[in-house]
Amino acid sequence: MTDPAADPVLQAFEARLAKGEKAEPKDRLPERYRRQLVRMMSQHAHSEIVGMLPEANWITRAPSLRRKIGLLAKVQDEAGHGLYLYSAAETLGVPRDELIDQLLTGKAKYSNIFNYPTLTWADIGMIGWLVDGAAIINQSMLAKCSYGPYVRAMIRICKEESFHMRQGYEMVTALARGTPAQQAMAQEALNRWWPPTLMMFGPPEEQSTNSEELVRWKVKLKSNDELRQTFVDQTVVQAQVLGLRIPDPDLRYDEDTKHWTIGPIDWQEFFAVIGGNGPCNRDRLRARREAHEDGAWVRAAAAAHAAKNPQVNA
Ligand code: FAQ
Repeated sequence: MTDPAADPVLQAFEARLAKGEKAEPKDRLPERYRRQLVRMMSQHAHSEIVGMLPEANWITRAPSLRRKIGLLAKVQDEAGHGLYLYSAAETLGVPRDELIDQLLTGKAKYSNIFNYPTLTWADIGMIGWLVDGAAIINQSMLAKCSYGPYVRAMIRICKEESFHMRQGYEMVTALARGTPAQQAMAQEALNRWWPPTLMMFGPPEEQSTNSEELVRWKVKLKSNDELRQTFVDQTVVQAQVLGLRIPDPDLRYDEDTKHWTIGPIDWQEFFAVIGGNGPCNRDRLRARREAHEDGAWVRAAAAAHAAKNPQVNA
């Protein structure tokens, strides 16, 4: 870590953060802060875009028109979130083409959770309830972080994610109150989605290589473990209301800390998945590359239109 005393840009920047000010694109930002934000915000944007794939898999098979309309709108919202986040990352001086290239060539990461398959309709409910639930806990902290464009994107995204979570919870409620076969489908889906959702918050402190800098620069306001605990406390109670069982034999309520404690998380699986070896990594990247190639004519047409109509972009 650079010593602020040896770097006047860093010193001035940290002094502003200490006063509670936000950083904006026009400011002189320390290079390491800029790089950390580009890494994190672009990974976040990629996650939104790749995250469309497991859900889109069920649009044609939604069990009713109402569910189909809801799912279509959700997948479309995720595309919008990706676009806000790419725009926010571009304010740091890195072009969108470069960020997308990093995704398509496998250089950039995206959330571990989207490398798991959606095998039944209950999985779509689990994504809304658990994955959006986890995303909101993480993102409502980021909505108070030190970088202005990220804050503004997060405020808007969190509003939409809250709606996604509610519709997921409503879907799971319908299954949990349904026939024995529907209840079993919901439980089986929860069994598969619970462990990787816990991993979404990132590794524990000793393996969280970026946390020290991100906490110091107020990008992260809470640790990965603290946010994971908030999610566990919130979700265990929701599962009880639904009559579903959290698939963890070690789960127990600690009267002293007033928190639910969980059993060990399989971090080996997490690192394998984010290293490219999860169940669906290759499929996800193949789908994104195909979509990018299929969209080449749209990008060419938009660029030609913009060149002929400079006032449109003014
Ligand atoms: N997946 O040092 P840390 C959503 C990597 S949006 C993959 O602790 P950091 C909406 C990390 O990059 C979900 N990789 O990392 C939706 C680092 O490797 P690197 C996405 C992960 O950055 C819902 C290494 O492990 N949300 O779901 C993950 O301080 C439904 C060491 O970890 C965001 O991206 C992971 N889960 O903390 C869409 C939020 N965790 O890069 C569709 C913004 C860690 O040094 C449907 N990001 N790694 O090579 C963050 O808040 C942070 O980046 C964390 C990780 C908390 C994810």
